[in-house]
Amino acid sequence: MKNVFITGTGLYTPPNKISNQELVAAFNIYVDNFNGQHKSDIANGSKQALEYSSEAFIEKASGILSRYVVEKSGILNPKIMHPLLPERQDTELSYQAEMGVAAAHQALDKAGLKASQIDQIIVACSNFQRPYPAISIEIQAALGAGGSAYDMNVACSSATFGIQNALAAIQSGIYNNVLVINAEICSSHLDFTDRDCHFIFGDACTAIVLQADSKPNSFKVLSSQLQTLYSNNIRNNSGFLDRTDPLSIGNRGKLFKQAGRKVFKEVLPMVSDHIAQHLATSKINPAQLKRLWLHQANLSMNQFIAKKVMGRVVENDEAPTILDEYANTSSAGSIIAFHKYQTDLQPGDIGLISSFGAGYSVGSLLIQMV
Ligand code: CO8
Repeated sequence: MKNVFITGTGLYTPPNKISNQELVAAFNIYVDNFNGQHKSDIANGSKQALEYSSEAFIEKASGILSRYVVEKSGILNPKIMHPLLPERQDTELSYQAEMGVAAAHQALDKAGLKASQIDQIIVACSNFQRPYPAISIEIQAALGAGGSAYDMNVACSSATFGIQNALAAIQSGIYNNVLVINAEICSSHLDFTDRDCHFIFGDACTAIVLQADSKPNSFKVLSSQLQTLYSNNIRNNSGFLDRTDPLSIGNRGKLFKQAGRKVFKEVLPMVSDHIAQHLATSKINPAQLKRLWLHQANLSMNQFIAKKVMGRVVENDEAPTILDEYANTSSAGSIIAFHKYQTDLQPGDIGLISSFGAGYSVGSLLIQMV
């Protein structure tokens, strides 16, 4: 079986940043407008008054301070409360392909590869702006890459599951160079009028090059493990059947929803056990881990998992946080952490990338700097 190395990473950060302060201000005006418009219904009990959101709650409950989004004017307009992304012509590059191409160029530059040397592109993320033609094939054409391309979705775990597919293709000798892209426009699937979740997500795109050949300061993939367990606690019901539902008109729509507390409680042991088992089967002692690049959904969740894995309190530089700035960027989160916090490691150092989320799904990769 061939060895596989991560030789380059790239990150596209959208140009628009929204602070908690801006987000909460727009939300609270929306609440005032809603409560004013429905005053009599609220008074007679046929409608419930909405409550204000709060910066202090968001920071304390999640650790999130800001997020980047592809479009912000619609999100911050209390009369709109969603991004405004005009439909592009079929002849123009789609939004997700545009993000993917930008991240891919960075990753290819780092790997010292030309796009024409890429054998396969996998776009793995939580939401695709269309079912077909595949976003990955559009990116393949825009980059001038060879081989084949396909899209796949395992929600927040899409990055590690995509990397696992790339590993298999390289290990088996089918391909030498595979590009995995996580193009997340979470803001388009978030209900910005729901105070329970309006602060959770942001947009970003990451890219990773995996190769059969190593480069100085690249990372050898030592092993990978994936796990899934069916749960209804995080759902996105939108899809091609949307317009066929007679009851869908006038309700909240099929936007992201979750039972956050349950997710928190159920996913923590699942992820901690998954990582412990992965380390045990790979005969790696937690003390050997120099870095944990964890999925970025919630700060306390990550601190808990890091402590459970290492058996001690873990400093931020050992398990870096990016969700304070980026919020939850779904599949891109752990890869953003990896992209930003790897250059200080030394050859021989071992680290772990782990994703977890809807499905439930958990993925982990043990990697070693060469
Ligand atoms: N401002 C003020 N108060 C609030 C707010 C707010 N914005 N929101 C809720 N509250 C109130 C609640 O009403 C509640 O009040 P009360 O006690 O009176 O009932 C109180 O605050 C506490 O609420 P919660 O119990 O909900 O608060 P938590 O401490 O549990 O924090 C979190 C909420 C942050 C959501 C937390 O539960 C969490 O992070 N859970 C884990 C979530 C997670 O990891 N999810 C994974 C999702 S990612 C994924 O895999 C799906 C991919 C999706 C792709 C992208 C699509 C957009």
